Amino acid sequence: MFDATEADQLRALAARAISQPLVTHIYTADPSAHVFEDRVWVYASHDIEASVAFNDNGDHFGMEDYHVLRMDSPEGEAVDCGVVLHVRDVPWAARQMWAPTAAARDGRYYLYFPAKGPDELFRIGVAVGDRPEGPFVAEPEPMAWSHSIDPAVFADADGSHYLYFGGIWGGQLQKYRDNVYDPSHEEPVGAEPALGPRVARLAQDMRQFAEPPREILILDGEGRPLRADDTARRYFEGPWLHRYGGRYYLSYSTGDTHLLCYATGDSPYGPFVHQGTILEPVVGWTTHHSICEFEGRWYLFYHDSLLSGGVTHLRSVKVTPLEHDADGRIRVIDPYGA
Ligand code: FUB
Repeated sequence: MFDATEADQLRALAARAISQPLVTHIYTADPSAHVFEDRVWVYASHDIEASVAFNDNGDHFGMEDYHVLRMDSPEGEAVDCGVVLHVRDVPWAARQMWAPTAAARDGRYYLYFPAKGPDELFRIGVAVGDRPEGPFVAEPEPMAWSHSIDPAVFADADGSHYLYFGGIWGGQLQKYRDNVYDPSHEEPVGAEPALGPRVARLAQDMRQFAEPPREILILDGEGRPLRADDTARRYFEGPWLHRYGGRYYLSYSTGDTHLLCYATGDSPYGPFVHQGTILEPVVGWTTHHSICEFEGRWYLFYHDSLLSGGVTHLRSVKVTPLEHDADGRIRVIDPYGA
């Protein structure tokens, strides 16, 4: 697949990689890491070779099921708990089980996942289990108002849970305004404000939104919405929320510029002000992450395609320490800076 030069470059990057895949017997991606029962649980996409031609919709990401990885600590071994949900067990879903996330409430565990229905539109579903590692039983219908991809749940200190989601291009977010699909809508261009991720508080039963999802505003340092052509900073996909030092941090992928970056705000709904980069580009087109605190230390879970020799839809989940400095700024991580 790669000529000698590319193979040499990959070997050089592999030698400098700051971390190794959590597991190597399967390809895993889109890590959503959570601490439940004093352990780390990583809910991940399970990448496969689906033999679907590459296209801008990402149809070559033809995943069919989810695995959960269990770790006694982020620096320990990862144990694959096996398949926790398969597309054939989701009544409304047809294909493309993309990036999942999870939450816990009152002793039950909730797996949130996007998939395409027979109408080719992504929606977000929830599956419920009694253990962090499942098994999970899918609700018969996707969540009302849900659309697009990349759900991420944030549990706030007051017990409220918020679900963030959305991705442009193959993730279809550009086709929606105010939660309504219109195929004539396109991604904004030029100086128009970029699209933002969506957020809604979850209902007590964790199976539905408690309110219609709203769009999050991401601002530049002068208080202006990020422009659509500001591709090194604008939102593309993969939202994540964490709280540090009393502030809310929204982090996300910039997609075609391959960065993970972050913005901060005073409310889980935003607005958020762009602050900087978290992770420089990885091998592979996509970059997707989660941020997790364990015993007072912070970690970035991410993925790259080194193990597969650069195949963009065959990725591996990794973890590395993440540092906030005294001002709360996140230190930039070079994935090949060892
Ligand atoms: O894994 C499929 C898609 O690739 C995810 O939904 C995106 O975030 C990107 O990682």
